[in-house]
Amino acid sequence: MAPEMIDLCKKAAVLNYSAKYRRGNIIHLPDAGKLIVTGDLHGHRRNFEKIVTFADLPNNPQTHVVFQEILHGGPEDGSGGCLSFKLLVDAVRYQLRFPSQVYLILGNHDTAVISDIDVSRLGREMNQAMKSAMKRQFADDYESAYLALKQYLLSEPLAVKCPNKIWMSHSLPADCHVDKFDIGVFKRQSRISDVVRPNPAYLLTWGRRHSKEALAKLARLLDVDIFILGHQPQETGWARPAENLIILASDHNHGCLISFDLAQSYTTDELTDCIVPLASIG
Ligand SMILES: [Mn+2]
Repeated sequence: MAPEMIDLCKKAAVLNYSAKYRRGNIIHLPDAGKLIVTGDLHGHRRNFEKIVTFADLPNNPQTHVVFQEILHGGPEDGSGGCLSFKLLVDAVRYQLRFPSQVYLILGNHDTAVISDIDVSRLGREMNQAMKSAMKRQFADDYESAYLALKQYLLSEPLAVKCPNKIWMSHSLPADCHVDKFDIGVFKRQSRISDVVRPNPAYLLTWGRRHSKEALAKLARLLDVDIFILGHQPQETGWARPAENLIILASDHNHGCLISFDLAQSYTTDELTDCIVPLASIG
């Protein structure tokens, strides 16, 4: 499996940097078709499959799908190692099959893999758990598989922006970092230093609990009306903690997605009407 994972990650990293709608670190979608936004997956294969079924990309060439935070969670090997890298490989395969319709954006767990730092989820350290599973799985090919994975994750765009001023990213910088946040990171590709604290891709993906004031400031700065984020766990699958913010989660039985028309304008109320529970998908 290792040579296949290496090959897929390398091809998809090249694709990420040359993606049709990518400018700098942002995917700028066209004003036609549909966008399906999903929340954190954390190894949840059944929900990934439901999203793929719902999107039906072979029959919908103008539909785009955004994924985030696929790693860390879900099935384990016999020694408690985290097997979520297998779901990431399947998502990368899906991306390569639909190169201008599928996007995986950078999440904070991805930054933890790239810079090899510990990151916990549900009280458990996940990065070592995934590395140990990859070592058992790949043996002598482990180093090159992990390197290919890191290079792929670094190539992920940071955000998706729609012509109707809806924005999605894994998170946004926390209040205390908003004033000094360097939006220059959106105009270029990420460097390894960007994903390390306290640099911009790190701050973007790790921030939580944004105030109304911070969201208003970021909305002006980025020319955005509504933010759709993941990162902050949502037991009911989604929340609307501020006028211009919807948070999604797709990593459990109450997970959701949002599906909306790129040619149409939305209020946040109208956008919450576009939320689809994954449990409703066959
Ligand atoms: Mn996260």
